[in-house]
Order: sequence, then C-alpha cells, then structure tokens
Amino acid sequence: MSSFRKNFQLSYAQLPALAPGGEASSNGPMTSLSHGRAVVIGLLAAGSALAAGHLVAGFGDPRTSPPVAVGGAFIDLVPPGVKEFAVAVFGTADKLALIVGMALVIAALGALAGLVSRRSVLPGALVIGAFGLVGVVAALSRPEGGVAPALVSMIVGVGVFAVLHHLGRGPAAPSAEIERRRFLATSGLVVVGAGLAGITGSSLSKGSGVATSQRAVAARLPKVPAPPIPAGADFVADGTPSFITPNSGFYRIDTALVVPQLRAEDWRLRLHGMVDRELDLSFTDLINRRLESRTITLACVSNEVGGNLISTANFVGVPVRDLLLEAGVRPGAQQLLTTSTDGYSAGTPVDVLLEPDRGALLAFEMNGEPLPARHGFPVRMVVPGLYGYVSATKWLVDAEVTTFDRPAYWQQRGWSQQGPIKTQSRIDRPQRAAQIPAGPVTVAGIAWAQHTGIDAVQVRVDGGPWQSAELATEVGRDTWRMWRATLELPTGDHVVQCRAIDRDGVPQIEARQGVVPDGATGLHETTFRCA
Ligand SMILES: Nc1nc2c(c(=O)[nH]1)N[C@H]1C(S)=C(S)[C@@H](COP(=O)(O)O)O[C@H]1N2
Ligand SMILES: [Mo]
Repeated sequence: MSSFRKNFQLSYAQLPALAPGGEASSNGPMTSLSHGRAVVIGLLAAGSALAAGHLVAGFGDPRTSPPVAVGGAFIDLVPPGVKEFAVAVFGTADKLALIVGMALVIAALGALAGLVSRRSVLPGALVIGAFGLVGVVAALSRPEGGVAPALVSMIVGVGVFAVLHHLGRGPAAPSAEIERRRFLATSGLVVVGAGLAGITGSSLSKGSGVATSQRAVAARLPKVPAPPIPAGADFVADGTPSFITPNSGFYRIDTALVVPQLRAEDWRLRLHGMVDRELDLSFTDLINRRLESRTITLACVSNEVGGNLISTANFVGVPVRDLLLEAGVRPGAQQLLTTSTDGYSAGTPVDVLLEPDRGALLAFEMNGEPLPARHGFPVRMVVPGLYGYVSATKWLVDAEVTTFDRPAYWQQRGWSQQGPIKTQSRIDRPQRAAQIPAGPVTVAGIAWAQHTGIDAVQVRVDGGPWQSAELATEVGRDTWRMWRATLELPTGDHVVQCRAIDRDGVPQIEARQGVVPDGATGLHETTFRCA
C-alpha cells in the first residue's frame, strides 16, 4: 500500500474521535480545518489537477487539456441563443470571457470542496472527483477524444486534496509551529509543481510542429501573383480601414477554444459522397494543381449593423469548381459538406460552387503567407459572396457531396441553410459621440455587396435627403468598397446614416433585423456633436 493511501486511511480512520465543530488546533492531532486553510487546500487541489491534465495533454493533443475539452463541449452544447448573446456582448473576446468564467467556476468549486471538508476528507474529495468526472465525460464527447489528461487531472486533484487535507489538520506534529511550517512547505511545493507542470504543458503544446510546418510551406509557396490593388482603393486618411486587412488584424470567429494544430505534412482531404470518382489529396497534390489568387472580403453572419466582423485578404488556392468537376458531381447533389479537424462543419450549395465565375477556393495562402493557424492552416475554404458560416471552413479535412438533409453545425442550431451576404454599409468616421468642429465634416466608411458589387453609397444627415458619397476606386465585385462624403454641418447634435446600392441597382434593406437566422439588416447610423 502506498504511503499516500496509508495517510488517507489514517486520517479518515481517526474521524470519529473529532469533537464536532472544533477549529484546527496544534496539540490535538486531527482536528477540523480552519476556513482559510480549507479554501487554500481546495484551490491548490483544483489548480494542480488542471496543471497535471494540461501537462499530459501537452504530450499529445493540446485540445484534450481538461478545461479546453470542457469548454469545447460547453460551446457545442449551449443553446444557440446563449452563444448569440456571448458574441453580442463580448464580440471576438467571447472565448476569453468563457475562459475567465470557467476559471471562476473552478476556483469556486475548489473552495467549496475545501469548505465542505473541514472535518472529513471525504466530501471535498467527492466534489473534486465529481468535477474530474465532468472532465472525463467532456473528453469522451469530443471529436479529438483522449481521456488520459482528464483521468490524470482527476487522480491528481483528489490526491493533492487528500494529502494537503491530512497535513492541514496537523497530524502528530510536535508543535504548532512545526505543523504550520510543514503545511506551508507542502503547499509551496504543490504550487511550484503545478506551475512547472502547467508551463511545461503549454510549451509542449506550442511545439506541436505547426510553426515549423508553416515555415516549410512558406519556403515552397507557388508564386501566384496577387491581383494589384489600385491606388485610391481606400480612404484610410479619412478613417476607413486599409483596403487589405493585415493578417494580424483580420477578424476571427470560430467555435475552437484552442486553435487546432494541423501540420501540412499530415494533411489529407477526401472529396467523396455523391461523386463519380473520389479524390484524395495531400498538401503537395493541392499546391501543384491549377491555382488562383483572389482578393475577397469575408463577412460573418453574426456581424451586427455597424459591426466589425468583416475583413479583406488576398487568398491563393485551388478552385473548388475544378475539384468538383474532376470528381464528377452526381445528379441530386445539393451541398458540399466540409468538416474541420475539430468537428465543425459547413454546408455550401453545390450549384453556387459550380458557377463558372464564382471563384470559390480551397485556400492555403493569405496575404502572401501560409494561412495563419487562427485562420485555418493548412487549408480552408473561401467562397466569395457567402457568409463564413456556410462556406469558410477552416482546418478543412473532409468534403462530402450530399443533400441538404444532413444539417451542418449552424443549421443544427437553427441558422439558415443558404447564406448569401447581404448588401450593407458602415460609417467609420466620425466615431459615435465624437465632438468635432462645425463646418465641413468628412464622413467615411465601407460598403459591401460581395459578388454583385457596389454601385453607389448615399448618406443623409438628420433625416434629410439622401446625398451621393464619393466611392473609392473599385477593386472587384467580391470586395468591400470605401466611400466618403464631406458635409457642411452647423453646431449641434447630428445623426448621419448611410445606405449602399448594389450593381443591380438594389438598395440595402432598411428594415431592422437581427443577425439570426441569416444576417442583420438595417441602416447604420452615428450620432455626434458639432461645436
Ligand atoms: N473550423 C471552423 N471553421 C470555421 C468556423 C468555425 O467555427 N470552425 N467558423 C466560420 C465562420 S462563422 C466564419 S464567419 C469564418 C471566419 O473566418 P476567420 O476567422 O478567418 O475570419 O470562419 C468559418 N469557418
Ligand atoms: Mo460567422
């Protein structure tokens, strides 16, 4: 029998001798814990459980780290409304909010485990064990599998709790001082050990080879010239974004709590389902095919009117149409169901992908670099004119031609099957609640109607007549278009609204609608003050 088990049993066996409600005292061995000590013990047990699981996950798949697996399961299980709410409140910081929330819950559970265990080790050990079990169940439910980290977490959590609990109740120490030092020293060791385990786990996870793989890909990127961006394509000096969004500033939306790590060398894609010939491609096969370079403005269906979930980049990749034609799509096929390595999926209408001039790509290059890990390395899909949720699968590993009765991730949660991007416009300057001098005021922003193009943007002040804005040089119909207008404004509060009109002469929808189920509509407006 290990000494740990012996200690555990010893402390437990002495329980009946306890005086009820007794506080920790130095001379009576095995009395009850002070509240402070109980909380410290619970927190340390929870902390070392997480650190140990994280360490084990670092040797394998970082996504099996217990809080990551639990967070991932949580994201997939919550009702869609909650996720909507989280994105609305926290925006792209929704993941950070979830992590902070989980840290608070874990700390509270740790403290609770200590507090219910002031006399006997059992209740707290059960709380920690149950909590560990949640981790195991979450790990089992994840596509990446791997329960070892969660099991180790549970065992270490319960073990550390039992050991500290035993020491914390002052077993047979010659004096209060010695007892106190022994407890502090052990707690200190636990903190250092957990810290080291956590840091080692994190650095192991980072070294999973994706950075190396990206460097190798960068060295053999085929040279496909990007379409030139004409001068005057943006009005940065007037407050619009730059025409091309740098990769570091490109908006990010996905359900992955930890960025999936997939090496180009390990990547394979099977195109199968309702096709005449299945295709099975390696990364090398992919980049050796006919390639296209396209500048595309990607937008998220969760973008509120005036929101910033929209960005533009130049992508290089293989035309999806080429692959579908080579595979031979069978009659009756409706969607291409693309799946990512973390189990996310999107369904893209096959007829859209087969349009000769659609320009859908399996992209591996973004603004001259291999795809950043956050944006889907090594391969993702991009389809001009469709919201990301129905088209832009990142960390792509499978593509199945099928029918619409196989709902993809967001369709299972009530979002629309078809996701064409709605014509929209946004005011970037003046900023909301700005104070600016009266007189000539330049209003500037962006407008988009991907795959149709923007024909005009109009602005209106304080409900007056619509006036034409000046458009920046057009780059293409698949990208946003910047606009500006200089207005003569007297002192006082003003409301400016903007409205985009697409290449077919159709103005954007003015009626307000939220983002569910197929994208927001309504006019963006900004209120500011001229002095
Ligand atoms: N694997 C995966 N791909 C995904 C998603 C996801 O959650 N997981 N989200 C989609 C959504 S909703 C959008 S808007 C785009 C965003 O791409 P970006 O993060 O590169 O801007 O990715 C799409 N591809
Ligand atoms: Mo999205």
